[in-house]
Amino acid sequence: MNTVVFIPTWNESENIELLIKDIHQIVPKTDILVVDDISPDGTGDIVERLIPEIPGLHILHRQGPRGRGWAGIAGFIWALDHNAEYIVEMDADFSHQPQYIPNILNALKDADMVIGSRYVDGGKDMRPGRVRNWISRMAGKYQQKMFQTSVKDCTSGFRGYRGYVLESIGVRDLNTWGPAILSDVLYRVIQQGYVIKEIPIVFPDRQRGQSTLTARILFEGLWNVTKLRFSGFVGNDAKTSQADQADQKND
Ligand SMILES: Nc1nc2c(ncn2[C@@H]2O[C@H](COP(=O)(O)OP(=O)(O)OP(=O)(O)O)[C@@H](O)[C@H]2O)c(=O)[nH]1
Ligand SMILES: [Mg+2]
Repeated sequence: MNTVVFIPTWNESENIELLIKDIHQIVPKTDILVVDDISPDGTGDIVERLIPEIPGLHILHRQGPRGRGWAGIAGFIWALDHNAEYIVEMDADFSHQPQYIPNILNALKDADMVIGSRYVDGGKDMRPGRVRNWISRMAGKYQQKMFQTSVKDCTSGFRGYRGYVLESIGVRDLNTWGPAILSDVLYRVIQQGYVIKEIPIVFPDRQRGQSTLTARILFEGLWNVTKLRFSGFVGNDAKTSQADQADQKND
């Protein structure tokens, strides 16, 4: 297995079939993993029904309490156990548009991690509601400052990783229940000096289904960033990726 796109899902029955079909059409050779927490709306059943139709489609039905973070960790571990070299994570609600997956994979050829970014040239947050967008942006800026990084869209969950990065930051040992997993992973990638690239994405609002974002999740996220910052040294971004180093060795 070379590339896995994984999608955590909680009650995404209105999105999941369309999304899987779009991804499969855009990157037909890529495996797709849905990590579902036994969503009561039957998201998992829809995926099971699609498995015979879509080559490379897989599902993990997680037991126990639900959580975006735990689902993400399960997805990473599954991908690593299946020897994935390139791993893309994305939301199911079409805020992360499948059309960008090839750009992420392309950028990963000479980076360790790639972030689909709303805040670089060509990127855009299309969600209505200025206050919400401002809060998102400020939360991202706070994280950028705390982590002393040049990454502009720290909170984006549309990301690509090289498998060795996830292994070396110890994703198998993480235990974060919620979306704060995104900062836990980013913090560790920065700390280890890996090269992170941002590529522009246009980020539309969720069209169907319910958001899981709450004020509690937002505050927990900010608190987690603060804790990470003061838990140890955060280095500056490294200049050379492992991918580059490998290329140099081969020259
Ligand atoms: N497996 C699993 N997936 C989850 C859980 N909570 C959220 N997700 C998924 O994580 C992704 C992001 O969730 P959203 O509800 O879109 O949260 P958000 O993007 O921060 O909020 P909005 O900007 O309002 O859409 C979606 O694919 C959800 O289905 C969970 O507890 N378990
Ligand atoms: Mg969303």
